[in-house]
Amino acid sequence: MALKSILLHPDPRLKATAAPVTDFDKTLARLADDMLETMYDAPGIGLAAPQVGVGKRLLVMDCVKEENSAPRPMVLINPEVTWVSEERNTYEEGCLSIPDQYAEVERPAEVEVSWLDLAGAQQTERFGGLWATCVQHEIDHLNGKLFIDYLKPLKRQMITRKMVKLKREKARA
Ligand code: K1U
Ligand code: ZN
Repeated sequence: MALKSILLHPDPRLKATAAPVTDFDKTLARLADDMLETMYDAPGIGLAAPQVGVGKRLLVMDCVKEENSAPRPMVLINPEVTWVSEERNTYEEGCLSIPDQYAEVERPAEVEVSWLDLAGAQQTERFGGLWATCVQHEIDHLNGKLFIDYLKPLKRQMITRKMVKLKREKARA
């Protein structure tokens, strides 16, 4: 397994729509393993393939919070939201591609998602709580959308300016 570099906003690869996965091979399984390792190392609770520069519809997540509970690493390929609740939930979101910036985002409180697993078998599950927030945040990444796209333009511009500065400083270091 290997750690992948996480792209930082602004980057055109984070604004592109990812392509469906067609090949369920060893390369895909290796990418999923690397993404899980990268997510746990960050640390984060989710990661989408475009964030590591791969324009494919693949995401990983593990929102188990309790220290004594077993981890639940999930790999979702070509995920589709098939149902959303009327009830909505607000969560202060962060993003590994926009480090140290957080903002409240309102989304459906529960969602049903269908996806393919690494063997190409269809799976369906209803998610609530942090899992629902996270899976929607990650599917947005597959559609070139970031959590800051839900914010008012001024706040979004402020965060983007901070990120441009951070990237310039990182490039100089
Ligand atoms: O997609 C990403 O950039 C990962 C992101 C997922 C996410 C966070 C919050 C709400 C929705 C989606 C993160 O994992 S940011 C880091 C984070 O939230 C976290 C890190 C350590 C422990 C717990 C949470
Ligand atoms: Zn993110």
